[in-house]
Amino acid sequence: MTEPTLPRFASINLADGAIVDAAEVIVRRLSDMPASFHDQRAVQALLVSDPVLYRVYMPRQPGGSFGLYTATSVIEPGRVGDEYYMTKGHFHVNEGAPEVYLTLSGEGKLLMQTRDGRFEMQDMKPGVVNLIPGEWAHRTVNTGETRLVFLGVWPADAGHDYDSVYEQGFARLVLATADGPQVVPNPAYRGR
Ligand code: PAN
Ligand code: ZN
Repeated sequence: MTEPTLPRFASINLADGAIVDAAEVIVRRLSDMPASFHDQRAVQALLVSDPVLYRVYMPRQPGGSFGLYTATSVIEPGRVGDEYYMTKGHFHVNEGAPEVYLTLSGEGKLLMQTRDGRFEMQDMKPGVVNLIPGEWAHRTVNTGETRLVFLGVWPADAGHDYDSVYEQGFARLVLATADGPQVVPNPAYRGR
């Protein structure tokens, strides 16, 4: 008989979304995703300071042997020109691998799109659970004045395809206007 995988737990610092004693922290700066934003003059101007856009905190866990990964994502408030800070976005390589997000603080939008050109958007705010089916690329946008913090849970065999999203872009942009966040078609979208 093989040894059973041991139960684990993780603690989230609810003040800032960081996982206490994280095993890994992924830090994404503007220079990691300059082409994701539509205003390239704003990108060039901001690259001088190269701000941190978001961090992903991975707890200590047995990884693949457990079957699920968990992480908190913490997106800073801010904008590149009129476009809010957001994640790079990805498809799961394994289209059978869905994901659950639970927002802990802040407010934002979850953008989702399929390879055949469907688009969906959901609000993110504390207490909201977003259910992302396996075929949908997902990107989160911080439309608030504070950090957007959410917990994600996904199958360990999901895999991440960033290239498709980075090359095609997302079908919609979320822009800051005097009337609040506006969702508009992305003229540079190269998907279907
Ligand atoms: C999340 C994301 C996280 C960062 O944990 O990985 O929010 O976004 P990017 O991975 O697009 O940079 C998730 O969806 N995991 O599958
Ligand atoms: Zn994902």
